[in-house]
Amino acid sequence: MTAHLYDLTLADGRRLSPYCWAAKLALAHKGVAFETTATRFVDIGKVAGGGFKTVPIVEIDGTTIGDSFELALHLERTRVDSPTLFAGEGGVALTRAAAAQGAYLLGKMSRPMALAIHDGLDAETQVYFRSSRERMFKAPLEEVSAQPEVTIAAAREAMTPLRILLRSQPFIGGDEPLFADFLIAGLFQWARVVGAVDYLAGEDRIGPWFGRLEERYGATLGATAG
Ligand SMILES: N[C@@H](CCC(=O)N[C@@H](CS)C(=O)NCC(=O)O)C(=O)O
Repeated sequence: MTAHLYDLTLADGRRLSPYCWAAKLALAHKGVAFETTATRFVDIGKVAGGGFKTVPIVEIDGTTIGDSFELALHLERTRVDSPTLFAGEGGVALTRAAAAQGAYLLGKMSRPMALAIHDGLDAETQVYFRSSRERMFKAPLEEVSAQPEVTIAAAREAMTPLRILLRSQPFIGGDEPLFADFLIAGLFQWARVVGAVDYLAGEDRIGPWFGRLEERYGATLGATAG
């Protein structure tokens, strides 16, 4: 059965959401076929019967799931014979720690990208994005994305724990990738799709880690326009 994912899009069809990328990698890891519908920020509330505030929204197994972590838990529960996403109960708890680290990193990585994301949206979505993000950042987008050398350095500094971890193991999950890898990889894929900052440049641990994920999930990561 093919799952269906509402996938956040830029005006030209490129799919940007880090959490949608994490969800798509989790589906691929479990061997679940999926199709996507390009969804603008301003349309999220109208799709899948309405009532959702964020993407990914995934229709699967006769139900609708509006959260990437919940989707991963569902896949783990229902696809027991496929590769694991969590490696057990302790792994679920530790993945929450990775998600928190990812949320922190997302905040740092987003600053130098904010204006480029805005510029990639259609006019109607730009109005929504500007007002919601300026409320979030408490500053105009032009100010948020000013001084990229300073904000990029701050984002790179926030990657330090990941760099240290990847000195001693090939994946965040250990010898094999787990959902924690997909949550963090989603951030680097988001940055790659937007294209404003090359966060993988010069990263001699993070770059090869992302490369190992590309070797396994190249078809998924390559579908940048769905
Ligand atoms: N915890 C949620 C977070 C999802 C999320 O924040 N999605 C963002 C896109 S990356 C979104 O839909 N934002 C809608 C908006 O800002 O209006 C998950 O993991 O699915």
